[in-house]
Amino acid sequence: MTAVGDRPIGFGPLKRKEDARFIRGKGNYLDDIRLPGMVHMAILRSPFAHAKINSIDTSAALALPGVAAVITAKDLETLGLAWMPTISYDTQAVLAGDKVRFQGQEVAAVIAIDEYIARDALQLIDVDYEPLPAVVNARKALDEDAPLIRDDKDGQLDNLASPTWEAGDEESTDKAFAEADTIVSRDIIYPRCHPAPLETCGMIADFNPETGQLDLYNGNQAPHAHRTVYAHVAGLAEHMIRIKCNDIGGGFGNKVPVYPGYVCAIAGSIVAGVPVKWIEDRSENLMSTGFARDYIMKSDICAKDGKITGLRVDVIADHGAFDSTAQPTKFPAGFFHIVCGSYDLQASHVKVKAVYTNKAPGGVAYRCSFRITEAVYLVERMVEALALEMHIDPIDLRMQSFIGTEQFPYETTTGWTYDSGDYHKTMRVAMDIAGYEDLRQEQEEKRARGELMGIGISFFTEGVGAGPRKHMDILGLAMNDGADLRVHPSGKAVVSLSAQTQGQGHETTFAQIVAEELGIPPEDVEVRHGDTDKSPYGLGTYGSRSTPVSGAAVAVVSRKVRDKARAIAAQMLETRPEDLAWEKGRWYVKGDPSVGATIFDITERAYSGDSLPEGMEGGLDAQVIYDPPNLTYPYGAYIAVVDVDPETAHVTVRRFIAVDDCGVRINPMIVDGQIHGGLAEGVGIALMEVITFDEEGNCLNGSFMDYLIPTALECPDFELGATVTPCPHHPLGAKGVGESPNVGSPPAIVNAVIDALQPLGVNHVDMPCTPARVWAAMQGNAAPP
Ligand code: MCN
Ligand code: CUM
Repeated sequence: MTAVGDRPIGFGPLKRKEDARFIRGKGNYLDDIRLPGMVHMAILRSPFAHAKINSIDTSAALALPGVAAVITAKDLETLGLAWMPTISYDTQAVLAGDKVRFQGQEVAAVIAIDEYIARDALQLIDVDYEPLPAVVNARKALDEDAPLIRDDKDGQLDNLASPTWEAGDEESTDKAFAEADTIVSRDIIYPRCHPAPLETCGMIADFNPETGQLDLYNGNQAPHAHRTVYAHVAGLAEHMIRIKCNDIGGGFGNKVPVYPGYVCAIAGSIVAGVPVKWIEDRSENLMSTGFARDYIMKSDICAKDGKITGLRVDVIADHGAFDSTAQPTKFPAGFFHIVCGSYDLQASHVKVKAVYTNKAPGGVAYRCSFRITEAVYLVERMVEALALEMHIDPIDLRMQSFIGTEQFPYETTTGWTYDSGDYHKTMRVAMDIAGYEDLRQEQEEKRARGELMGIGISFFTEGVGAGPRKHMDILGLAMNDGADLRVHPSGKAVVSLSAQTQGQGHETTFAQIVAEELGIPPEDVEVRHGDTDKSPYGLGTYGSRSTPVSGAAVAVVSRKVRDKARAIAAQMLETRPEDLAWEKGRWYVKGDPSVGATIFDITERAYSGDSLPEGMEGGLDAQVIYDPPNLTYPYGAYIAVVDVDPETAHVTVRRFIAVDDCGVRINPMIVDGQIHGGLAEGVGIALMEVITFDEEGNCLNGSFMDYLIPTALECPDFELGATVTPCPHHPLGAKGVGESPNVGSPPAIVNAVIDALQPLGVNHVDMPCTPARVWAAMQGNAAPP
């Protein structure tokens, strides 16, 4: 095992255990599973964004040979399943009954002996739609004469999805602005984009009518929470439901929500008594599952004496037709109010209101840390705009405004308590890697030649690891996670977790935590997750919470085992536990290090017929539920260098420097991999990814022909650096990192584009910075959609 500093075992760039299986094509994804007697389901979706349903005639579809059943809202009503709760305490139609509210909404489900017949039968369902005016622009949805979308909700008279939510303090913010010497205002949109995992969403539901047991195969980021939802919805006891995830081909937040297709597959299997498989295609995934962002933001930022002092933000959040955003209950705009960023502000004030539109529901996905992506984008664009207005270097403005190292723990003006950081140092490391002074010099020379080169900065702070039970829950469930560790007589161990990997390498890193804490080699530690029957309860993987919460749980459970091992070792060595000291894998006598017992000797003893300390049970196991005392606050300094072609307005990201501080790194290679992936996503979001709609609500990006995702060709060789500021409250000193690169990179790239366009006087371009939009901005025109 590679040594890292003074760490001979455990942490370090260990190659991923799971990759042996993946690179041999031996992964076990949802579509690889074929159960005996399994039938297939396909979903009929609405062609209209808003329409009344007068009637649905399923007779021709039912008559097609091979079709077993056609399910509509009427059938679900008899089961009490026509509507389902969302994770944001809204309700969502499982199948549309009275009317459709977005293009792609689920209208009927066909169950047939194979997927081809199921799909063919969809064409035979005759739905009589009466089109209604649609509204896809969130601002227009608030107009008095806007069509009412949620007429199903008692007392709902407008398209507001929730009352205005506020954070910070309005009065002191007004004061900061009154005292400021520079003020800048901007309207900034973070457009709708999509996580688009390689493997789309789907489920196999297998209900056994004899035993009443419901087995669900479903790649899912929060299997335990989903099981609780299904137990409520279906009226089954939780122990009669088992969710198995197997391998997951990417989640990126897309596999957090409960989708209507899942409920239909479950209903289908309960009614048919055979396993029902449903897997959506690419268009269905892009058009109907959890999107990301769609925040329309208005902001003012101010400075006094060269330092940022205040921030004012007013947001319209577009939720689509149903609010099924995933975020802790008490935070209707997620953690967006971390928008005060990495700066020691005098005051800030944030307002968010949410609206319904005739667009697909969902939201908060795509490596977002519960809206921190939007927050970081906004504040980092605003800081850049302020620096331009003040004619000072954007790094200088940041350096003068950062929260100082000595100020941690630091309470922000919107109520977060940042745990630790040295922002100045991390910024300087990024400047060194970039050769910042030289880059500015190069830019000056190029400008003189009429070339458009831009340098963009972003410095982000995230809050990840939701979260402390005193502060947050989802659907009333505390955001805690369990870990169960069993060391077997052979000295090999199994650690079971409530978090679930979708590609982040948990089978490796969680084994490394046990290795680090107990001294059992990581290859001897089996990580078990994604099966609700074989893992402790917990809320799963999203919001980069696995390391902060489950990682801590695994560290604590390992230490519990270590404590038990100490008592056994004391008996074996005929001394007292307090006279023993630990070195990796071994308890030894403090005064005589040559006398000790390894974890293997101790395990053998724990299971042997020999005596154990008075009152101690045999074996070497422990269980914990971890309640994090605070979020962890990773941060980073990113610098993007772009070239804009003056003839075609094409943007090339020539260099990208990313210095992340996620505290102690368990596996630096996996962390770098996470950062590479997230930066590639940032390039995509900044330059090409967007889900748009025409006036009638037709989705214009329902395939990879129209929804462009980045490839290696659009990405530079990412230049990474690291600083390590341990998290003071995490048992390993670690902070989450999975979402950081996606959160931090779009503003760096857009800031670089704006910087490149300075000679043309362009001060704003909304994402994605496609050639058409950048060209329009270069001509001084409004951007095309
Ligand atoms: N890690 C580490 N040291 C740290 C922090 C993290 O070694 N200080 C390692 C972890 O052990 C883990 C990985 O890095 O193997 C990511 O850890 P963490 O930051 O805790 O994030 P999660 O495991 O909770 O992953 C969730 C995060 C989110 S929310 C999205 S969205 C996302 C992402 O991770 N989806 C992904 N990265 C993804 N990567 C892949 N391949 N596929 C996805 O679907
Ligand atoms: Cu916000 S996407 Mo991730 O939290 O699964």
